[in-house]
Amino acid sequence: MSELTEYRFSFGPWNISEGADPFGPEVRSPYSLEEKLDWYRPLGFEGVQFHDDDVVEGLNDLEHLQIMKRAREVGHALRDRGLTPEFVAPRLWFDPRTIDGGYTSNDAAQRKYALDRSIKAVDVAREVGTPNIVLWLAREGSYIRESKDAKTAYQRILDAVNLLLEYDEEIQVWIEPKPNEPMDHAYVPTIGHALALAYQSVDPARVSGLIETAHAVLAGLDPSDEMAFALAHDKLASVHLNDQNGLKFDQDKSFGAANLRSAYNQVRVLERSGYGRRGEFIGLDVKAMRTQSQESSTAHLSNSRALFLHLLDKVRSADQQLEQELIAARDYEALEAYTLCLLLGVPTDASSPRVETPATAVQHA
Ligand code: 3MF
Ligand code: MG
Repeated sequence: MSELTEYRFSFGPWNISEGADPFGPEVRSPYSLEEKLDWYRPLGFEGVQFHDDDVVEGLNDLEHLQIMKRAREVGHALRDRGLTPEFVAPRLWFDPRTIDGGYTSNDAAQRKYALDRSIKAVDVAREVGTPNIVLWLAREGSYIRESKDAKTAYQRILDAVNLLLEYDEEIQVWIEPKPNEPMDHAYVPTIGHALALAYQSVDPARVSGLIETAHAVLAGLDPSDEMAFALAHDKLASVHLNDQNGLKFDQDKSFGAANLRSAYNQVRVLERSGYGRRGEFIGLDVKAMRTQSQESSTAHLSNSRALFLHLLDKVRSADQQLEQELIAARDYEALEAYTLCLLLGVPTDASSPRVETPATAVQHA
């Protein structure tokens, strides 16, 4: 085995938030972008993920030169702090013109707005210093099935991806699938859908995927298997590690907070596939609980990163030969017991792994 991967971590400035939810307003005061950038290195992060308007606030109301000037300033602010821009994503879901979708709106003028705004995001990305464009297709879906022609919608999403690829031959497009929220159903719900679009595009080599844990769980799928699918196609460009407690609103919980074993398996598939060796980031998309004070509103970031590294230790210390022997013997109970003991940090008999009763257990008569 060659040298161990040194993982690099990233998150987006929206991950340091003020605690608003659909039922209540902000409970913490905002930090400026520059103040947030100051947090990155001390928290152990090197990569910065952006929406286009995280870089240039209010860009819809600015002229091209003003947009470029601000993007250049942010590029300098990154370099001054030793930070790398990982990607820029057009925020297509906020403007009144995208109420019923961006690329898939039924209104031609509104589709044009979405395409123009996406082109602006490419310009911002290039100026801030990254060729990577993320498409989270938030409102490309329907509230009711009859409201849009789904087949036409798929073609429109493909046309939009192609337009971006043709606008700038250097950019990479990373599609971040999500099955629902804000829409009832989204048109690109899984990585399989995203990669089908990639292969159909005018330049498949430049289209890949970004997988978010919570989005895979919301689709009823196993996040590590979703990652494995993309890795098998060499199309896992980035990840949004977080966690999700069942089928409800997108929670963006700290990594590992709802399902430690699933988190272990995500780290395991990334590590064993050599993810990160070409500089891919371990990206987070995590939300501070609304109950957090101002002072502790970045703890979810350092906790998630640290948890990844703890699980990485587990993955690296796992006895792969034993795992192979148990698989060959088809003793999956033993393999499961071995995995659980590894996660708990309790010893188990390597010749026949099982979960031992703890010595401290109260013995009932
Ligand atoms: C929504 C998301 C988004 C994307 C972001 C970058 C607000 O569920 O996950 O975060 O990650 O827009 O693509
Ligand atoms: Mg995300």
